[in-house]
Amino acid sequence: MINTPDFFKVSLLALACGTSTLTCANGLDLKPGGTVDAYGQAATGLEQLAAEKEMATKPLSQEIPALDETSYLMLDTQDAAPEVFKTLPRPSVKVPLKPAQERVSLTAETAAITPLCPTLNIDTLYTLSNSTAGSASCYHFEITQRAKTTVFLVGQNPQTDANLTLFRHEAGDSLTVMGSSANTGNSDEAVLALTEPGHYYWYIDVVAADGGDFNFAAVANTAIDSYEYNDTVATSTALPDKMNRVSGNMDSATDVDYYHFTAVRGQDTSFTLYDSYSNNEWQLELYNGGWQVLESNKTYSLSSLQPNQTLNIRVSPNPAVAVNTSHNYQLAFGSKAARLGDYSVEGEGEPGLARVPLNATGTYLTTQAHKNLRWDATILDSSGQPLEGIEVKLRVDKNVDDNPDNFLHFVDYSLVTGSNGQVAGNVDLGTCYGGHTSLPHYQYRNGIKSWWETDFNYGAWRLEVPGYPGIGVGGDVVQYVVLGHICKQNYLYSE
Ligand SMILES: [Ca+2]
Ligand SMILES: [Ca+2]
Ligand SMILES: [Ca+2]
Ligand SMILES: [Ca+2]
Repeated sequence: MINTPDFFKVSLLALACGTSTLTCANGLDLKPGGTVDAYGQAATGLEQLAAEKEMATKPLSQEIPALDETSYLMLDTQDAAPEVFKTLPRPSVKVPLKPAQERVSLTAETAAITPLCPTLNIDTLYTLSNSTAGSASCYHFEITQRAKTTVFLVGQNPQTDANLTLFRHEAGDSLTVMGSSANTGNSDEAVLALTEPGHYYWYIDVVAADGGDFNFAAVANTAIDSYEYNDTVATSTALPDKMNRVSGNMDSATDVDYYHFTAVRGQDTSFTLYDSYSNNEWQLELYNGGWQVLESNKTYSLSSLQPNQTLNIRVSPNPAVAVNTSHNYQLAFGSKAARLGDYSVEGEGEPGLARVPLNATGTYLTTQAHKNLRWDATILDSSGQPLEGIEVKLRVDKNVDDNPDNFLHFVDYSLVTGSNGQVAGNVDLGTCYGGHTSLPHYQYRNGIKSWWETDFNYGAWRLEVPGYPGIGVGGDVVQYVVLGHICKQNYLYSE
């Protein structure tokens, strides 16, 4: 953002000086710029127009570094140019033009500023008439909900040349230029901006005029996800050094969501676009010397990356499927889980519990727990660094004898690794009545050898990392670890 030119600040201050906002700016850059009316007939096409203007404001090309050729995924590319525009219900457009002083209500979300120019509505096409060369017009609008807003100026006669700047009125009464559009001749003008709740101005600068009407509007798209604005490579969302989980949507047919991830240590990286609707409504692409189209619901892995190599992907609407802004895709993108670090699954330290030894039960109770099973695990990336953002699942069947068939029936406990790469949880096993009783076993405590008998159930557990079948505890050969759910220990005698 750049600072407001002083002339505009002076102009706006001058605007606030009297009861008639359009006549108190004499002698300054902002002069009466004609009369404005809501323009109802074109209202149905307003969103199409905004979409076209948004398309027109997109940078045509961006420079990004090519990826290392050794990391290429061998996939076909295809062109993705969204063509479908959603229609907008006809807005009601009978809005009287109010001087700034009459404006009284502000929502709680926006700062209590006094608009410096007459207030108009968003999502309404206005007509500006009788403007003259060298004049400028300023109108205020309010955004009450975070939006991607297209501000545009269209319909100039061949002899007319107006330019458009979008300003934001900051809380401290300063002004910020959000963008400007100054095409030559009567070409349309458009500015696309991410507009947080607040107060904004159209500033229309008339270079040449024949007095003919032209139109302007601000169309606010509030169906945006929290990662907007990221419609270009230059504004791509940077994802930090972990496995990232993103939930985003297509807010319009012109939306594109760019994301990039830097493999700081050259660690293996993966990404998956999860489409739970099966409408094939999104297109996933990787920048691979060109944009390559990939499939949803598949995990792509990249290895042999250079340290600090950046991977760029983008999600855009499938042009063949109508955009549904209420559908979110889920994107996983970042360091790939490489292996399990330290882990433990054990009974919580329960005083008085005597461990059942190897020969006291038919099958050794590798893990023994009375009421609580405490578990933790650390996931590492391929560089050995603890990895945040990976789901780890402990699966527990605390009693294999109550199963109606011969299969294990696990209850799953899922956690996602924190910034230390670790999950740590506790499973409440509850109390039980033992289906099995151990042989007598002893334990030394305070120099006294005491004999016990243990009632228990046979159970089992596995540790899995969803999406990574090779990582965890319990594989294809040894499928689980035996759990002894200790129900009761009977004291027999001491020696
Ligand atoms: Ca122009
Ligand atoms: Ca989006
Ligand atoms: Ca976007
Ligand atoms: Ca069971």
